[in-house]
Amino acid sequence: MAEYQSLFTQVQVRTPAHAGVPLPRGTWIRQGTPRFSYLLGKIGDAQIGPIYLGWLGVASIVSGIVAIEIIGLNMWASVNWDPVQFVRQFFWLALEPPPPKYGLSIPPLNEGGWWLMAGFFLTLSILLWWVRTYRRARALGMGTHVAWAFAAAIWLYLVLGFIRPILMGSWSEAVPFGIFPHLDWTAAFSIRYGNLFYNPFHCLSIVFLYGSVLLFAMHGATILAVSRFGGDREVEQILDRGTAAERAALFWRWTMGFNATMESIHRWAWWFAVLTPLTGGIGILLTGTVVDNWYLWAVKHGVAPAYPEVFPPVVDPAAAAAR
Ligand code: 07D
Ligand code: 07D
Repeated sequence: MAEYQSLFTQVQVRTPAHAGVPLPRGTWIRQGTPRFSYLLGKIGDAQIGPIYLGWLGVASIVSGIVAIEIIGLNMWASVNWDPVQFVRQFFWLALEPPPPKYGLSIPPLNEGGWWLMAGFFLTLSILLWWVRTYRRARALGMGTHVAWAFAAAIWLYLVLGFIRPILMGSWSEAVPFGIFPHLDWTAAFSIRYGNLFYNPFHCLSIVFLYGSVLLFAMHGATILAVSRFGGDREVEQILDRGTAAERAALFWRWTMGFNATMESIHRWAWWFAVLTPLTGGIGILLTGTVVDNWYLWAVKHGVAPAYPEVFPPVVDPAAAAAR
């Protein structure tokens, strides 16, 4: 059977529905009768449910819905409540943060007040979901690695929309809600602060992002390649190295002289993924607070060449506008 496996076929393992380990008293019960889906079985486990909702889960979902509701209704209002235009223009619609004149004060609702409220509920929702991942892991006697990886992403999110705007003294520094508008913000941010490519923490973040992709490809490929020898039973192979783990290790030692282990490869993956938003958040935090213009910073530190004398001297456009 295993010989028929390709990149696109998956062996669907079906067992009787499993409700999970017993829960201690005092917690919620798991909801829903387990069902099976052939299609989901193609990409993962065929069993759906039961799900553990809990009050943190419910509170998180409710706050998330409130945030999406505020964002969606504001976007809809911006096209005069026209449902057709709402759908047509959805990717371009935005709920913008307050203009600079309001600083960190509470602005009128239609001048960023709704943005502030949506941000509050989205952040509440994300933080409650974080506690949920932490508590569910603990309830299962697991480590809290998933929660801490999620925390790294939340760090970048909080820097972008909360910590840095506070340090800059203005909510107007934060990211708007909207599909393309948040890309416009990203591009404008880079230009406003002298090209993010010269921010070494942006470089580091890219290193870890690309590194994560490379590691994921190498690891996924390696395990698929030895799954015919039972390599997909990774946990057993950490303790009891069978022919799969040996071959996988040997392949990399032969091709590049060094190999990770069944356990260490997951540490590599965790650190690369976590360091992407962690270094990124440091880079964003420094921008505008410590460094005003990354190009001029790079020239000063000998990273980038200055423009030749034939051109007028480079002035930070932001500083020029202030004059
Ligand atoms: C595949 C897991 C599933 C998640 C998905 C995203 C929403 C938004 C919209 C209410 C990998 C769900 C989307 C909940 C709903 C409204 C209006 C994760 C997977 C499918 N971005 N960004 C996207 C967010 C920032 C940037 C896509 C969020 C920074 C660039 C999606 C945040 C900067 C590009 C999206 C956030 C930035 C995108 C696909 C928060 C710098 C793209 C995301 C909370 C980091 C890409 C049109 C994806 C795109 C894209 C969501 C922050 C840059 C809409 C929730 C401010 C350059 N971003 N982003 O697959 O196609 O992630 O945009 O911080 O090219 Mg973004
Ligand atoms: C956004 C973490 C928050 C997300 C959370 C998830 C929900 C929804 C959904 C259930 C992604 C919440 C989830 C609410 C749940 C469902 C369905 C992580 C997020 C908590 N850049 N750039 C990065 C590259 C340029 C710019 C990082 C490349 C230009 C800005 C990354 C290039 C300009 C920022 C990166 C490039 C520019 C970044 C993001 C190339 C634009 C950031 C890492 C090849 C013209 C961010 C330090 C990440 C950062 C960032 C890559 C170019 C601007 C490595 C490859 C020069 C403003 N860029 N970039 O993990 O950290 O994001 O910078 O050109 O803020 Mg960049």
